[in-house]
Amino acid sequence: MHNRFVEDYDPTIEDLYRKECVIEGDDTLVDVLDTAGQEEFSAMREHYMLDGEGFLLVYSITERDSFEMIESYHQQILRVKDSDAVPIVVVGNKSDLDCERRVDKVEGEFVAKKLGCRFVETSAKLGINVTETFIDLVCEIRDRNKELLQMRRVLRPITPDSNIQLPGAGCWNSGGCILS
Ligand SMILES: Nc1nc2c(ncn2[C@@H]2O[C@H](COP(=O)(O)OP(=O)(O)OP(=O)(O)O)[C@@H](O)[C@H]2O)c(=O)[nH]1
Ligand SMILES: [Mg+2]
Repeated sequence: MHNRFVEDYDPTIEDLYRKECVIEGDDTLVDVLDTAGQEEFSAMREHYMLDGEGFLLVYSITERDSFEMIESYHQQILRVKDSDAVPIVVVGNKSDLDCERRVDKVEGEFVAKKLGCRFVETSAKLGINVTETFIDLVCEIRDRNKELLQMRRVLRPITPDSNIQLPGAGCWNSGGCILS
């Protein structure tokens, strides 16, 4: 968010960031909720899953335990949102620590493919693939919202009183959420 890397570990409880940027030529306001990875803060999880329009599921390539949480987070998101088409990217972070790697890239790719998500390895430390990953997620959210809007247009003549609420409909501002 601030294009700077912090070496010290400070467990997140919940941090909200807002950034204005131009994505594919459109002014875009991106809200990013950085959530707690630690289990003791998990009570809020379903609330932010419900609110978020797209998700980065981040694990560390140096910690198998974090990788093994990805599928259950994914399942929980689909259940909470009651949808199987939520924009989600699986992210293997700390690619700069290849010497301490405990999760092969192919394993990450395999799980992401199985879940129907895109996959990327990043290094927050070296700034590798970080901005690109956020932009890709925002584009995916936009595409999904356009699809939903299109579906609503098609449905409208059949159900004139329908009151379908679309996330971000009418404006393409995008909310995001990171689970790490
Ligand atoms: N080498 C390296 N270290 C990283 C990278 N990203 C984060 N770290 C370090 O790993 C530690 C944990 O990073 P955090 O970003 O706090 O991890 P987190 O998953 O948000 O942790 P919680 O807030 O407890 O969920 C910190 O010491 C960071 O400096 C990276 O890409 N490479
Ligand atoms: Mg954190």
